[in-house]
Amino acid sequence: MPKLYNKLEELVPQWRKERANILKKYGSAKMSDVTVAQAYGGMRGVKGMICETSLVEPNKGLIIRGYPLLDIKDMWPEDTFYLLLTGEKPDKAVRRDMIREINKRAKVPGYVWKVLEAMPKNSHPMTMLTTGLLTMERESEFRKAYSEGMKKEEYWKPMLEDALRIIAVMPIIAAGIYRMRFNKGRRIGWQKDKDIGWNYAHMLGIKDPDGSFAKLMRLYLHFHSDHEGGNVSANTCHTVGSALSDAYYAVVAGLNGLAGPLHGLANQECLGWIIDLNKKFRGGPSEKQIREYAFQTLRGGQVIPGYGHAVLRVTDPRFAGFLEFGKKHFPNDPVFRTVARVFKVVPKVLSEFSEERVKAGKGPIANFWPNVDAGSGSLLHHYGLKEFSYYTVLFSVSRAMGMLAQLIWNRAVGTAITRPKSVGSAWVKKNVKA
Ligand code: NMX
Ligand code: MLT
Repeated sequence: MPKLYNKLEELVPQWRKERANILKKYGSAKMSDVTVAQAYGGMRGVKGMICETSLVEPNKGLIIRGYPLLDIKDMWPEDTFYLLLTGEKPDKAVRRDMIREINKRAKVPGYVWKVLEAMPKNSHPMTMLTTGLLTMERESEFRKAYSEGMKKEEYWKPMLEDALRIIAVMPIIAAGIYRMRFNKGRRIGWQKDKDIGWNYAHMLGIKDPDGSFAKLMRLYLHFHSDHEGGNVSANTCHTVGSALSDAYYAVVAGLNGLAGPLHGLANQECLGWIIDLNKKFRGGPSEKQIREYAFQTLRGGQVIPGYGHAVLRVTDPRFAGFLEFGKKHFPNDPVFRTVARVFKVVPKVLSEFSEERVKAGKGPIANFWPNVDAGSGSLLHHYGLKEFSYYTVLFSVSRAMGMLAQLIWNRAVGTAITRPKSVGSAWVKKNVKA
């Protein structure tokens, strides 16, 4: 049994007790109001769900179980998952145990590769990833146990087993897709007893003489793992999981949301924007040229990918952490340099454009600062991972951890099936006071 399992056996009764106490004490108290604008506007700011794994503070960014992200930036993905789920920072023995448990499950059935090989050659890597993972749904321990009559109190146990399996197979499927989709040659196998970050770097087949690409993979998988419960991928996974669909169904549903350009696909879009900028202005654009190019994008009715956020109102600490990595390892890389220069220019452009919008009768842009997607691609590009359409797959391998930790917690405490009430416009006009 993984140490994580033993820890959860100890924690789950406490979580249940706490939930019961909170409901008893605060159950009928109000925690949020909803305006008509919020109902039409993606429920922004409406507090309507519970998520314990992490919190996004508008002026601080991601806080995992009380730890601001940049204070724990040296964690490995194995540590991250343990922390997300238990709220405790793992020691070295726990890390070793997590690595051992992941290694035991790091096997992808042959039929997954056959399905992927049968897909059209120009399929998007995200479509391949979700197809590959969904193909494995037949392996779900949760679904098996449910159909055999498992009691509600036991739900979290096969959910944990499915989670560990998914965490172990995702980098293998993801790296296999990279090699297959971009003609990189044969698949490279998982190396026994190594950690997830190292193995993912190794299986992608990227040259890494000084080991810094493996370091980047650990950082990348840690940084993208979770962003509280309301973002599109986590929220979708939560909803699908609430119907007691197993983790394969629920995570794949969440990843389909991550594949949208306003969410995880922004990293692909963003690097494309930076590369176009570099192509247009040979030798790298000046600040003035970036400013003009940014206005051109905005006035063309498009968003500047990698900037803005639904919750954050400051520079995303994940962007800041990636910027620090780039400055340390390759400050003179031309693509990275443009990313750093864009950061100096675009917030002001967005602020000016926001004023223009307001004058034209539109709403303001709420946040002018870079999010996680503004910088991550330039780091991958530096190491030769230049196929932008692959970038959201890397995000997915990481985000699965947060979604899975949330699923386990929800099944452990018995979160109800999601079912908010919707109303039509006629109802609003009739029942809401102007
Ligand atoms: N460039 C241009 N316009 C923007 C931007 C931007 N970067 N950010 C917000 N706006 C616009 C937005 O499109 C909206 O316009 P309209 O009313 O005409 O539809 C208006 O400003 C108000 O939006 P906000 O309230 O500021 O932002 P919202 O919470 O609705 O959306 C994002 C948040 C992240 C979807 C939005 O900022 C955006 O589209 N950013 C660019 C795409 C991006 O980087 N997405 C990645 C987010 C992080 N992730 O990994 O998921
Ligand atoms: C995320 O990491 O999920 C994004 O920053 C989007 C969000 O939090 O809404």
